[in-house]
Amino acid sequence: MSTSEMTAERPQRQQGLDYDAIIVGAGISGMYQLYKLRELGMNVRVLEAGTGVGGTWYWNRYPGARFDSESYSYGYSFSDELLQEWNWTEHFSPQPETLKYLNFVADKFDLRRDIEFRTRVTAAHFKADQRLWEIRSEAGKVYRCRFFIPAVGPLSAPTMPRIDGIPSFEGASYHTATWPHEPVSFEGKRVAVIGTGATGVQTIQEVAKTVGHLTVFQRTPNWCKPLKNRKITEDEQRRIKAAYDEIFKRCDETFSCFLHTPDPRSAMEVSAEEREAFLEKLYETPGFGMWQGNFRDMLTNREANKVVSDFVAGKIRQRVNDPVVAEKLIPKNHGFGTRRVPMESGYYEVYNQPNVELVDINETPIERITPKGIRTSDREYEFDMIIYATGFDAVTGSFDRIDIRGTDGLALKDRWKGSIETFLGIMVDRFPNMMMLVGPHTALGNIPRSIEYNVEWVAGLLGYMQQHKLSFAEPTPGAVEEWTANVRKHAEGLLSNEIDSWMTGVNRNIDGKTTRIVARYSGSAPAYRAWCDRVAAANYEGVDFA
Ligand code: NA7
Repeated sequence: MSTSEMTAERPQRQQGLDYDAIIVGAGISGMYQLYKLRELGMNVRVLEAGTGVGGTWYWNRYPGARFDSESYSYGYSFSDELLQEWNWTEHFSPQPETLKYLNFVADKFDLRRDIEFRTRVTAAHFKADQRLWEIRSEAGKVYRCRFFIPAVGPLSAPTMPRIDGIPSFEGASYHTATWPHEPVSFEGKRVAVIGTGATGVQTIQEVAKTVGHLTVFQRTPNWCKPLKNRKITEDEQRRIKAAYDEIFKRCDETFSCFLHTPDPRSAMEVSAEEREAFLEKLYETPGFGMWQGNFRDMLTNREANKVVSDFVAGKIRQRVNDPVVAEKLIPKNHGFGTRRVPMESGYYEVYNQPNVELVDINETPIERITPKGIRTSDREYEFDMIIYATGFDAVTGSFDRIDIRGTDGLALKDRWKGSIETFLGIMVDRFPNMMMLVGPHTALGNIPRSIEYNVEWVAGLLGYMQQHKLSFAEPTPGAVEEWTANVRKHAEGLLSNEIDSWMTGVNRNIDGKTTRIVARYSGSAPAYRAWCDRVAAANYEGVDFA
Protein backbone atom coordinates (compact mmCIF):
# COMPACT_ATOMS: atom_id res chain seq x y z
CA MET A 1 0.00 0.00 0.00
CA SER A 2 1.37 3.43 -0.91
CA THR A 3 1.55 6.27 1.54
CA SER A 4 -1.15 8.19 -0.30
CA GLU A 5 -3.47 5.19 -0.16
CA MET A 6 -2.80 4.84 3.55
CA THR A 7 -3.59 8.49 4.09
CA ALA A 8 -6.71 8.23 1.97
CA GLU A 9 -7.97 5.32 4.04
CA ARG A 10 -7.13 6.87 7.34
CA PRO A 11 -10.21 8.42 8.96
CA GLN A 12 -9.89 12.17 9.22
CA ARG A 13 -8.49 13.07 12.60
CA GLN A 14 -11.37 14.28 14.66
CA GLN A 15 -11.30 17.91 15.60
CA GLY A 16 -9.96 18.46 19.06
CA LEU A 17 -7.63 15.45 18.90
CA ASP A 18 -3.92 16.04 19.46
CA TYR A 19 -2.94 12.50 18.52
CA ASP A 20 -4.51 9.39 17.08
CA ALA A 21 -2.94 7.35 19.86
CA ILE A 22 -1.07 7.94 23.07
CA ILE A 23 1.14 5.18 24.38
CA VAL A 24 2.15 5.41 28.02
CA GLY A 25 5.64 4.01 28.55
CA ALA A 26 8.73 3.73 26.34
CA GLY A 27 9.76 0.24 27.40
CA ILE A 28 9.94 -2.78 25.15
CA SER A 29 6.19 -2.78 24.45
CA GLY A 30 5.71 0.98 24.05
CA MET A 31 8.65 1.29 21.66
CA TYR A 32 7.43 -1.50 19.40
CA GLN A 33 3.82 -0.25 19.46
CA LEU A 34 5.05 3.14 18.30
CA TYR A 35 6.92 1.46 15.45
CA LYS A 36 3.84 -0.56 14.42
CA LEU A 37 1.40 2.35 14.58
CA ARG A 38 3.70 4.50 12.49
CA GLU A 39 3.37 1.81 9.82
CA LEU A 40 -0.37 2.55 9.85
CA GLY A 41 0.39 6.21 9.29
CA MET A 42 -0.98 7.14 12.68
CA ASN A 43 0.02 10.22 14.59
CA VAL A 44 1.35 8.76 17.85
CA ARG A 45 2.87 10.17 21.00
CA VAL A 46 4.65 8.15 23.66
CA LEU A 47 4.69 9.62 27.15
CA GLU A 48 7.50 8.33 29.35
CA ALA A 49 8.28 9.20 32.96
CA GLY A 50 12.01 8.45 32.67
CA THR A 51 14.69 10.40 30.87
CA GLY A 52 15.36 7.61 28.40
CA VAL A 53 13.88 4.55 26.72
CA GLY A 54 14.03 1.02 28.11
CA GLY A 55 11.31 0.73 30.79
CA THR A 56 12.27 -2.12 33.10
CA TRP A 57 15.87 -1.94 31.88
CA TYR A 58 15.97 1.81 32.32
CA TRP A 59 14.78 1.72 35.94
CA ASN A 60 16.27 -1.51 37.27
CA ARG A 61 19.95 -0.58 37.37
CA TYR A 62 20.65 -2.39 40.61
CA PRO A 63 23.92 -4.31 40.92
CA GLY A 64 23.77 -7.69 39.23
CA ALA A 65 20.59 -7.04 37.20
CA ARG A 66 20.52 -9.26 34.14
CA PHE A 67 18.34 -11.49 31.92
CA ASP A 68 17.23 -14.91 33.02
CA SER A 69 16.10 -15.63 29.44
CA GLU A 70 18.73 -16.39 26.82
CA SER A 71 19.66 -13.01 25.31
CA TYR A 72 19.00 -14.12 21.72
CA SER A 73 15.51 -15.33 22.68
CA TYR A 74 14.72 -12.04 24.42
CA GLY A 75 15.52 -9.33 21.85
CA TYR A 76 13.00 -8.07 19.28
CA SER A 77 12.43 -10.49 16.43
CA PHE A 78 10.65 -8.18 13.96
CA SER A 79 13.67 -6.87 12.08
CA ASP A 80 16.20 -9.16 10.42
CA GLU A 81 18.51 -6.22 10.00
CA LEU A 82 18.42 -5.50 13.73
CA LEU A 83 19.04 -9.16 14.54
CA GLN A 84 22.09 -9.23 12.31
CA GLU A 85 23.47 -5.89 13.48
CA TRP A 86 23.26 -6.48 17.21
CA ASN A 87 25.81 -8.62 19.07
CA TRP A 88 24.82 -9.95 22.47
CA THR A 89 28.04 -10.52 24.39
CA GLU A 90 26.71 -12.91 27.05
CA HIS A 91 24.19 -15.73 26.99
CA PHE A 92 22.26 -13.85 29.71
CA SER A 93 22.77 -10.17 29.10
CA PRO A 94 23.59 -7.79 31.98
CA GLN A 95 21.34 -4.72 32.39
CA PRO A 96 23.80 -2.13 31.00
CA GLU A 97 24.05 -4.07 27.74
CA THR A 98 20.27 -4.49 27.49
CA LEU A 99 19.73 -0.79 28.04
CA LYS A 100 22.33 -0.09 25.36
CA TYR A 101 20.46 -2.45 23.04
CA LEU A 102 17.13 -0.69 23.60
CA ASN A 103 18.80 2.67 22.94
CA PHE A 104 20.28 1.20 19.78
CA VAL A 105 16.76 0.15 18.70
CA ALA A 106 15.40 3.63 19.47
CA ASP A 107 18.15 5.20 17.34
CA LYS A 108 17.91 2.72 14.51
CA PHE A 109 14.17 3.27 14.06
CA ASP A 110 14.29 6.94 14.96
CA LEU A 111 11.75 6.42 17.75
CA ARG A 112 12.75 9.28 20.02
CA ARG A 113 11.15 12.01 17.92
CA ASP A 114 7.71 10.76 19.02
CA ILE A 115 8.59 10.19 22.67
CA GLU A 116 8.14 12.83 25.35
CA PHE A 117 10.45 12.04 28.25
CA ARG A 118 10.15 13.23 31.87
CA THR A 119 6.38 13.00 31.45
CA ARG A 120 4.57 10.97 34.08
CA VAL A 121 0.94 10.32 33.26
CA THR A 122 -1.35 10.78 36.22
CA ALA A 123 -4.80 10.47 34.66
CA ALA A 124 -6.58 9.14 31.58
CA HIS A 125 -10.30 9.84 31.23
CA PHE A 126 -12.59 8.70 28.43
CA LYS A 127 -14.87 11.47 27.26
CA ALA A 128 -17.88 9.61 25.93
CA ASP A 129 -19.53 12.64 24.32
CA GLN A 130 -16.48 13.28 22.13
CA ARG A 131 -15.29 9.67 21.97
CA LEU A 132 -11.78 10.58 22.96
CA TRP A 133 -9.34 10.02 25.77
CA GLU A 134 -8.01 12.94 27.75
CA ILE A 135 -4.61 12.17 29.17
CA ARG A 136 -3.09 14.34 31.87
CA SER A 137 0.56 14.54 32.93
CA GLU A 138 1.98 15.30 36.35
CA ALA A 139 3.00 18.72 35.03
CA GLY A 140 -0.65 19.41 34.19
CA LYS A 141 -0.38 19.09 30.42
CA VAL A 142 -3.46 17.64 28.71
CA TYR A 143 -3.40 15.50 25.57
CA ARG A 144 -6.47 14.38 23.62
CA CYS A 145 -6.36 11.21 21.60
CA ARG A 146 -8.61 8.52 20.19
CA PHE A 147 -6.69 5.48 21.44
CA PHE A 148 -5.14 5.14 24.87
CA ILE A 149 -2.48 2.45 25.04
CA PRO A 150 -1.01 1.83 28.48
CA ALA A 151 2.33 0.08 27.96
CA VAL A 152 3.18 0.38 31.62
CA GLY A 153 4.54 -3.10 32.32
CA PRO A 154 3.51 -5.72 34.86
CA LEU A 155 6.44 -5.08 37.22
CA SER A 156 7.03 -1.36 37.31
CA ALA A 157 5.37 0.08 40.41
CA PRO A 158 8.00 -0.47 43.14
CA THR A 159 6.82 -0.98 46.71
CA MET A 160 8.57 -0.23 49.95
CA PRO A 161 8.00 -2.47 52.97
CA ARG A 162 5.59 -1.39 55.64
CA ILE A 163 8.16 -0.86 58.37
CA ASP A 164 8.19 2.11 60.74
CA GLY A 165 11.06 4.55 60.71
CA ILE A 166 12.24 4.22 57.07
CA PRO A 167 12.76 8.00 56.59
CA SER A 168 14.70 8.24 59.86
CA PHE A 169 17.69 6.23 58.56
CA GLU A 170 20.78 8.43 58.32
CA GLY A 171 22.73 6.27 55.88
CA ALA A 172 22.04 5.69 52.19
CA SER A 173 18.85 3.83 51.18
CA TYR A 174 17.92 2.48 47.78
CA HIS A 175 15.06 0.56 46.25
CA THR A 176 16.43 -1.74 43.56
CA ALA A 177 13.88 -0.52 40.99
CA THR A 178 14.82 3.14 41.39
CA TRP A 179 18.57 2.61 41.58
CA PRO A 180 20.64 5.76 40.90
CA HIS A 181 22.35 6.32 37.57
CA GLU A 182 25.69 6.95 39.30
CA PRO A 183 27.84 4.04 40.49
CA VAL A 184 27.36 2.98 44.12
CA SER A 185 30.32 1.52 46.02
CA PHE A 186 29.90 -1.12 48.73
CA GLU A 187 33.56 -1.33 49.57
CA GLY A 188 34.16 -1.36 53.31
CA LYS A 189 30.49 -0.60 53.95
CA ARG A 190 28.00 -2.28 56.24
CA VAL A 191 25.10 -3.07 53.95
CA ALA A 192 21.64 -4.52 54.61
CA VAL A 193 19.45 -6.11 51.95
CA ILE A 194 15.75 -6.67 52.67
CA GLY A 195 14.08 -9.09 50.25
CA THR A 196 15.18 -12.33 48.63
CA GLY A 197 13.13 -12.52 45.41
CA ALA A 198 14.72 -12.68 41.95
CA THR A 199 15.97 -9.12 42.39
CA GLY A 200 17.29 -9.60 45.93
CA VAL A 201 19.21 -12.71 44.88
CA GLN A 202 20.92 -10.92 41.97
CA THR A 203 21.71 -7.95 44.19
CA ILE A 204 23.03 -9.96 47.12
CA GLN A 205 25.46 -12.03 45.09
CA GLU A 206 26.87 -8.91 43.43
CA VAL A 207 27.11 -6.76 46.57
CA ALA A 208 28.81 -9.64 48.42
CA LYS A 209 31.79 -9.42 46.02
CA THR A 210 33.04 -6.11 47.43
CA VAL A 211 31.07 -5.37 50.59
CA GLY A 212 32.60 -4.75 54.01
CA HIS A 213 29.79 -6.61 55.78
CA LEU A 214 26.44 -7.75 54.40
CA THR A 215 23.31 -8.66 56.34
CA VAL A 216 20.43 -10.23 54.47
CA PHE A 217 16.95 -9.96 56.00
CA GLN A 218 14.91 -12.86 54.67
CA ARG A 219 11.17 -13.37 55.15
CA THR A 220 10.60 -16.19 52.67
CA PRO A 221 13.44 -18.12 51.03
CA ASN A 222 13.00 -18.91 47.33
CA TRP A 223 14.17 -21.90 45.33
CA CYS A 224 17.09 -20.59 43.31
CA LYS A 225 18.79 -22.31 40.41
CA PRO A 226 22.24 -21.75 38.84
CA LEU A 227 22.07 -19.49 35.78
CA LYS A 228 25.27 -20.85 34.19
CA ASN A 229 25.93 -17.66 32.26
CA ARG A 230 28.98 -17.22 30.07
CA LYS A 231 30.33 -15.04 27.28
CA ILE A 232 29.21 -15.69 23.72
CA THR A 233 32.17 -16.70 21.58
CA GLU A 234 32.63 -15.40 18.03
CA ASP A 235 31.75 -18.78 16.65
CA GLU A 236 28.56 -18.92 18.75
CA GLN A 237 27.70 -15.41 17.59
CA ARG A 238 27.79 -16.55 13.98
CA ARG A 239 25.71 -19.61 14.75
CA ILE A 240 23.13 -17.61 16.71
CA LYS A 241 22.73 -15.13 13.87
CA ALA A 242 22.28 -17.92 11.37
CA ALA A 243 19.71 -19.63 13.62
CA TYR A 244 17.36 -16.77 14.49
CA ASP A 245 14.47 -18.22 12.47
CA GLU A 246 14.75 -21.49 14.37
CA ILE A 247 15.17 -19.71 17.72
CA PHE A 248 11.97 -17.72 17.32
CA LYS A 249 10.10 -20.67 15.87
CA ARG A 250 11.05 -22.61 18.98
CA CYS A 251 9.85 -19.73 21.20
CA ASP A 252 6.56 -19.73 19.29
CA GLU A 253 6.02 -23.39 20.02
CA THR A 254 6.99 -23.64 23.68
CA PHE A 255 4.56 -23.26 26.58
CA SER A 256 5.77 -19.84 27.79
CA CYS A 257 7.86 -18.65 24.81
CA PHE A 258 11.15 -19.65 26.40
CA LEU A 259 13.64 -21.91 24.68
CA HIS A 260 12.66 -24.45 27.37
CA THR A 261 9.33 -26.25 27.56
CA PRO A 262 7.95 -28.96 29.86
CA ASP A 263 9.13 -32.53 29.37
CA PRO A 264 6.15 -34.67 28.27
CA ARG A 265 6.86 -37.27 31.00
CA SER A 266 5.40 -37.36 34.49
CA ALA A 267 7.98 -37.33 37.27
CA MET A 268 6.22 -40.38 38.66
CA GLU A 269 6.40 -42.57 35.57
CA VAL A 270 10.20 -42.82 35.40
CA SER A 271 12.55 -44.77 37.64
CA ALA A 272 14.30 -43.06 40.54
CA GLU A 273 17.65 -43.31 38.71
CA GLU A 274 16.27 -41.84 35.52
CA ARG A 275 14.64 -39.02 37.48
CA GLU A 276 17.84 -38.22 39.34
CA ALA A 277 19.85 -38.16 36.09
CA PHE A 278 17.28 -35.90 34.43
CA LEU A 279 17.20 -33.46 37.37
CA GLU A 280 20.99 -33.44 37.51
CA LYS A 281 21.06 -32.54 33.81
CA LEU A 282 18.48 -29.78 34.30
CA TYR A 283 20.42 -28.34 37.24
CA GLU A 284 23.43 -28.00 34.95
CA THR A 285 21.40 -26.58 32.04
CA PRO A 286 21.79 -22.80 31.66
CA GLY A 287 18.76 -20.63 32.35
CA PHE A 288 15.19 -21.62 33.15
CA GLY A 289 15.45 -25.28 32.04
CA MET A 290 14.83 -26.64 35.52
CA TRP A 291 11.73 -24.43 35.94
CA GLN A 292 10.29 -24.35 32.43
CA GLY A 293 11.60 -27.64 31.08
CA ASN A 294 10.91 -29.98 33.99
CA PHE A 295 8.50 -32.92 34.21
CA ARG A 296 5.08 -31.91 32.87
CA ASP A 297 3.36 -32.47 36.24
CA MET A 298 5.88 -30.65 38.43
CA LEU A 299 3.55 -27.67 38.95
CA THR A 300 0.32 -29.62 39.35
CA ASN A 301 1.17 -32.85 41.16
CA ARG A 302 2.27 -32.55 44.77
CA GLU A 303 4.30 -35.76 44.69
CA ALA A 304 6.09 -34.79 41.47
CA ASN A 305 6.83 -31.38 42.88
CA LYS A 306 8.23 -32.85 46.08
CA VAL A 307 10.69 -34.99 44.15
CA VAL A 308 12.10 -31.90 42.41
CA SER A 309 12.06 -29.78 45.58
CA ASP A 310 13.91 -32.48 47.53
CA PHE A 311 16.53 -32.63 44.79
CA VAL A 312 17.14 -28.87 44.88
CA ALA A 313 17.13 -28.85 48.70
CA GLY A 314 19.93 -31.43 48.53
CA LYS A 315 21.93 -29.07 46.32
CA ILE A 316 21.46 -26.19 48.76
CA ARG A 317 22.65 -28.39 51.64
CA GLN A 318 25.73 -29.33 49.63
CA ARG A 319 26.56 -25.73 48.78
CA VAL A 320 26.04 -24.02 52.15
CA ASN A 321 28.62 -24.94 54.80
CA ASP A 322 26.59 -24.15 57.91
CA PRO A 323 23.67 -26.62 58.13
CA VAL A 324 21.57 -24.19 60.19
CA VAL A 325 21.95 -21.49 57.53
CA ALA A 326 21.25 -24.05 54.77
CA GLU A 327 17.93 -25.01 56.40
CA LYS A 328 16.94 -21.35 56.58
CA LEU A 329 17.61 -20.99 52.86
CA ILE A 330 15.42 -23.97 51.94
CA PRO A 331 11.78 -22.99 51.34
CA LYS A 332 9.38 -24.88 53.57
CA ASN A 333 6.04 -23.32 52.61
CA HIS A 334 6.09 -23.86 48.84
CA GLY A 335 7.55 -26.25 46.32
CA PHE A 336 10.07 -25.64 43.55
CA GLY A 337 8.75 -23.50 40.70
CA THR A 338 5.49 -22.48 42.37
CA ARG A 339 6.92 -18.98 42.69
CA ARG A 340 9.24 -17.27 40.23
CA VAL A 341 12.58 -19.11 40.39
CA PRO A 342 15.48 -16.68 40.92
CA MET A 343 18.53 -17.47 38.80
CA GLU A 344 21.84 -17.28 40.62
CA SER A 345 25.57 -17.40 40.10
CA GLY A 346 27.15 -18.23 43.44
CA TYR A 347 24.22 -17.04 45.57
CA TYR A 348 24.35 -19.87 48.08
CA GLU A 349 28.13 -19.64 48.45
CA VAL A 350 27.72 -16.00 49.55
CA TYR A 351 26.49 -17.38 52.87
CA ASN A 352 29.83 -19.16 53.34
CA GLN A 353 31.62 -15.80 53.43
CA PRO A 354 32.65 -14.73 56.96
CA ASN A 355 31.36 -11.19 56.28
CA VAL A 356 27.80 -12.25 55.35
CA GLU A 357 24.99 -12.89 57.80
CA LEU A 358 21.47 -14.20 57.18
CA VAL A 359 18.70 -12.95 59.46
CA ASP A 360 15.47 -14.93 59.35
CA ILE A 361 12.89 -12.30 60.19
CA ASN A 362 10.30 -14.92 61.00
CA GLU A 363 12.42 -15.76 64.05
CA THR A 364 13.39 -12.19 64.88
CA PRO A 365 10.98 -9.80 63.14
CA ILE A 366 12.07 -6.32 62.07
CA GLU A 367 10.57 -3.86 64.55
CA ARG A 368 11.66 -0.64 62.91
CA ILE A 369 14.27 1.17 60.85
CA THR A 370 16.30 3.40 63.15
CA PRO A 371 18.62 6.34 62.38
CA LYS A 372 21.56 3.92 62.65
CA GLY A 373 20.12 0.79 61.03
CA ILE A 374 17.56 -1.93 61.63
CA ARG A 375 16.12 -3.08 64.93
CA THR A 376 14.75 -6.61 65.15
CA SER A 377 13.09 -8.24 68.15
CA ASP A 378 16.56 -9.49 69.00
CA ARG A 379 18.94 -6.50 68.60
CA GLU A 380 19.81 -3.38 66.65
CA TYR A 381 22.05 -3.75 63.58
CA GLU A 382 24.03 -0.71 62.40
CA PHE A 383 24.40 -0.01 58.68
CA ASP A 384 25.85 2.48 56.22
CA MET A 385 23.34 1.42 53.56
CA ILE A 386 19.97 -0.29 53.33
CA ILE A 387 18.86 -1.82 50.04
CA TYR A 388 15.17 -2.55 49.63
CA ALA A 389 14.67 -5.42 47.18
CA THR A 390 11.03 -5.57 48.16
CA GLY A 391 9.43 -5.89 44.75
CA PHE A 392 6.45 -4.38 43.02
CA ASP A 393 2.76 -3.76 43.15
CA ALA A 394 2.65 -6.21 40.29
CA VAL A 395 0.37 -6.66 37.28
CA THR A 396 -2.30 -4.07 38.18
CA GLY A 397 -0.13 -1.70 40.25
CA SER A 398 1.17 0.27 37.29
CA PHE A 399 -2.44 0.77 36.11
CA ASP A 400 -3.63 1.71 39.60
CA ARG A 401 -1.06 4.52 39.76
CA ILE A 402 -2.91 6.28 36.93
CA ASP A 403 -6.43 7.57 37.49
CA ILE A 404 -7.96 5.67 34.56
CA ARG A 405 -11.67 6.28 34.01
CA GLY A 406 -13.93 4.82 31.37
CA THR A 407 -17.55 5.53 30.54
CA ASP A 408 -19.59 7.29 33.24
CA GLY A 409 -16.40 8.10 35.11
CA LEU A 410 -15.92 4.48 36.21
CA ALA A 411 -12.42 3.98 37.65
CA LEU A 412 -10.48 0.98 36.31
CA LYS A 413 -9.46 0.28 39.89
CA ASP A 414 -13.14 -0.09 40.79
CA ARG A 415 -13.91 -2.11 37.67
CA TRP A 416 -11.29 -4.58 38.91
CA LYS A 417 -12.14 -4.43 42.60
CA GLY A 418 -12.17 -7.98 43.92
CA SER A 419 -11.44 -9.61 40.58
CA ILE A 420 -9.70 -8.68 37.38
CA GLU A 421 -11.81 -9.01 34.24
CA THR A 422 -10.48 -8.42 30.73
CA PHE A 423 -10.91 -9.36 27.10
CA LEU A 424 -7.70 -11.19 26.07
CA GLY A 425 -5.80 -9.18 28.68
CA ILE A 426 -5.91 -6.34 26.15
CA MET A 427 -9.30 -4.64 26.53
CA VAL A 428 -11.87 -4.00 29.25
CA ASP A 429 -15.58 -3.32 28.84
CA ARG A 430 -16.59 0.25 29.68
CA PHE A 431 -13.08 1.39 28.73
CA PRO A 432 -13.52 1.91 24.99
CA ASN A 433 -10.46 2.45 22.81
CA MET A 434 -8.12 1.43 25.63
CA MET A 435 -5.68 -1.30 24.56
CA MET A 436 -3.36 -2.62 27.25
CA LEU A 437 0.01 -4.14 26.46
CA VAL A 438 1.03 -7.04 28.70
CA GLY A 439 -1.87 -6.24 30.94
CA PRO A 440 -3.35 -8.66 33.45
CA HIS A 441 -4.64 -11.93 31.92
CA THR A 442 -2.13 -12.05 29.09
CA ALA A 443 0.44 -14.81 28.71
CA LEU A 444 3.59 -13.37 30.31
CA GLY A 445 6.46 -15.91 30.05
CA ASN A 446 9.46 -14.79 28.00
CA ILE A 447 8.02 -11.33 27.95
CA PRO A 448 9.30 -9.72 24.71
CA ARG A 449 7.79 -12.62 22.79
CA SER A 450 4.39 -11.97 24.40
CA ILE A 451 4.87 -8.25 23.86
CA GLU A 452 5.51 -8.62 20.15
CA TYR A 453 2.35 -10.67 19.79
CA ASN A 454 0.24 -8.23 21.85
CA VAL A 455 1.57 -5.23 19.95
CA GLU A 456 0.93 -6.82 16.57
CA TRP A 457 -2.59 -7.83 17.62
CA VAL A 458 -3.36 -4.26 18.69
CA ALA A 459 -1.87 -2.91 15.45
CA GLY A 460 -4.04 -5.42 13.58
CA LEU A 461 -7.14 -4.20 15.36
CA LEU A 462 -6.36 -0.54 14.74
CA GLY A 463 -5.53 -1.28 11.11
CA TYR A 464 -8.89 -3.03 10.75
CA MET A 465 -10.64 -0.04 12.27
CA GLN A 466 -8.80 2.29 9.91
CA GLN A 467 -9.79 0.21 6.94
CA HIS A 468 -13.44 0.17 7.97
CA LYS A 469 -13.49 3.78 9.12
CA LEU A 470 -14.33 2.81 12.68
CA SER A 471 -13.45 5.02 15.58
CA PHE A 472 -14.81 3.14 18.58
CA ALA A 473 -13.98 -0.28 20.01
CA GLU A 474 -15.20 -1.80 23.24
CA PRO A 475 -15.35 -5.47 24.18
CA THR A 476 -18.83 -6.77 24.95
CA PRO A 477 -19.51 -7.84 28.54
CA GLY A 478 -20.12 -11.36 27.23
CA ALA A 479 -16.68 -11.51 25.58
CA VAL A 480 -15.05 -10.25 28.76
CA GLU A 481 -16.90 -12.85 30.80
CA GLU A 482 -15.91 -15.65 28.44
CA TRP A 483 -12.22 -14.73 28.39
CA THR A 484 -12.10 -14.22 32.15
CA ALA A 485 -13.69 -17.63 32.69
CA ASN A 486 -11.07 -19.15 30.40
CA VAL A 487 -8.26 -17.49 32.37
CA ARG A 488 -9.73 -18.80 35.64
CA LYS A 489 -10.13 -22.29 34.25
CA HIS A 490 -6.45 -22.42 33.35
CA ALA A 491 -5.49 -21.39 36.88
CA GLU A 492 -7.29 -24.34 38.43
CA GLY A 493 -5.15 -27.00 40.04
CA LEU A 494 -1.88 -25.08 39.94
CA LEU A 495 0.31 -25.46 43.02
CA SER A 496 1.35 -21.82 42.55
CA ASN A 497 -2.12 -20.83 43.77
CA GLU A 498 -1.25 -22.16 47.20
CA ILE A 499 1.42 -19.57 47.97
CA ASP A 500 1.49 -15.77 48.10
CA SER A 501 3.59 -14.14 45.41
CA TRP A 502 3.37 -11.33 42.90
CA MET A 503 2.10 -13.95 40.47
CA THR A 504 -0.99 -14.49 42.63
CA GLY A 505 -1.42 -10.74 43.07
CA VAL A 506 -0.38 -10.61 46.72
CA ASN A 507 1.69 -7.78 48.14
CA ARG A 508 1.34 -7.44 51.87
CA ASN A 509 2.78 -3.92 51.74
CA ILE A 510 -0.39 -2.66 50.04
CA ASP A 511 -3.90 -2.37 51.41
CA GLY A 512 -6.36 -4.51 49.50
CA LYS A 513 -3.72 -6.78 47.94
CA THR A 514 -3.55 -9.44 50.60
CA THR A 515 -5.80 -12.07 49.04
CA ARG A 516 -4.78 -14.26 46.13
CA ILE A 517 -6.36 -13.60 42.77
CA VAL A 518 -6.00 -14.90 39.23
CA ALA A 519 -3.79 -12.17 37.79
CA ARG A 520 -2.18 -14.00 34.88
CA TYR A 521 -3.24 -16.27 32.09
CA SER A 522 -1.66 -19.64 32.90
CA GLY A 523 -2.49 -21.57 29.76
CA SER A 524 0.08 -22.02 27.04
CA ALA A 525 1.23 -19.11 24.90
CA PRO A 526 0.29 -20.95 21.68
CA ALA A 527 -3.26 -21.44 23.05
CA TYR A 528 -3.40 -17.75 23.96
CA ARG A 529 -2.35 -16.74 20.48
CA ALA A 530 -4.75 -19.19 18.85
CA TRP A 531 -7.65 -17.62 20.78
CA CYS A 532 -6.59 -14.08 19.85
CA ASP A 533 -6.03 -15.09 16.21
CA ARG A 534 -9.54 -16.58 16.10
CA VAL A 535 -10.99 -13.33 17.38
CA ALA A 536 -9.12 -11.33 14.75
CA ALA A 537 -10.06 -13.72 11.94
CA ALA A 538 -13.72 -13.36 12.89
CA ASN A 539 -13.53 -9.60 12.35
CA TYR A 540 -12.78 -9.05 16.01
CA GLU A 541 -15.76 -10.94 17.29
CA GLY A 542 -16.47 -9.83 20.84
CA VAL A 543 -15.55 -6.24 20.10
CA ASP A 544 -18.38 -3.77 19.70
CA PHE A 545 -17.56 -1.12 17.10
CA ALA A 546 -20.86 0.71 17.36
P1 NA7 B 1 9.52 -10.16 44.63
O1 NA7 B 1 9.75 -11.43 43.95
O2 NA7 B 1 8.13 -9.75 44.91
O3 NA7 B 1 10.35 -10.20 46.00
C1 NA7 B 1 10.22 -9.25 47.00
C2 NA7 B 1 11.00 -9.69 48.21
O4 NA7 B 1 10.87 -8.70 49.24
C3 NA7 B 1 10.48 -10.99 48.78
O5 NA7 B 1 11.55 -11.72 49.28
C4 NA7 B 1 9.58 -10.50 49.91
O6 NA7 B 1 9.36 -11.44 50.93
C5 NA7 B 1 10.39 -9.34 50.42
N1 NA7 B 1 9.59 -8.39 51.18
C6 NA7 B 1 8.56 -7.65 50.75
N2 NA7 B 1 8.06 -6.92 51.76
C7 NA7 B 1 8.78 -7.21 52.84
C8 NA7 B 1 8.72 -6.79 54.19
N3 NA7 B 1 7.81 -5.91 54.58
N4 NA7 B 1 9.62 -7.29 55.04
C9 NA7 B 1 10.54 -8.17 54.61
N5 NA7 B 1 10.64 -8.63 53.38
C10 NA7 B 1 9.76 -8.15 52.49
O7 NA7 B 1 10.19 -8.96 43.84
P2 NA7 B 1 11.51 -8.95 42.95
O8 NA7 B 1 11.83 -7.54 42.67
O9 NA7 B 1 12.55 -9.78 43.56
O10 NA7 B 1 11.09 -9.67 41.65
C11 NA7 B 1 9.91 -9.34 40.95
C12 NA7 B 1 9.98 -9.83 39.55
O11 NA7 B 1 10.66 -8.86 38.75
C13 NA7 B 1 10.76 -11.06 39.35
O12 NA7 B 1 10.00 -12.20 39.58
C14 NA7 B 1 11.23 -10.96 37.94
O13 NA7 B 1 10.30 -11.53 37.07
C15 NA7 B 1 11.35 -9.49 37.71
P3 NA7 B 1 8.10 -12.46 50.81
O14 NA7 B 1 8.48 -13.43 49.75
O15 NA7 B 1 6.91 -11.62 50.41
O16 NA7 B 1 7.96 -13.04 52.15
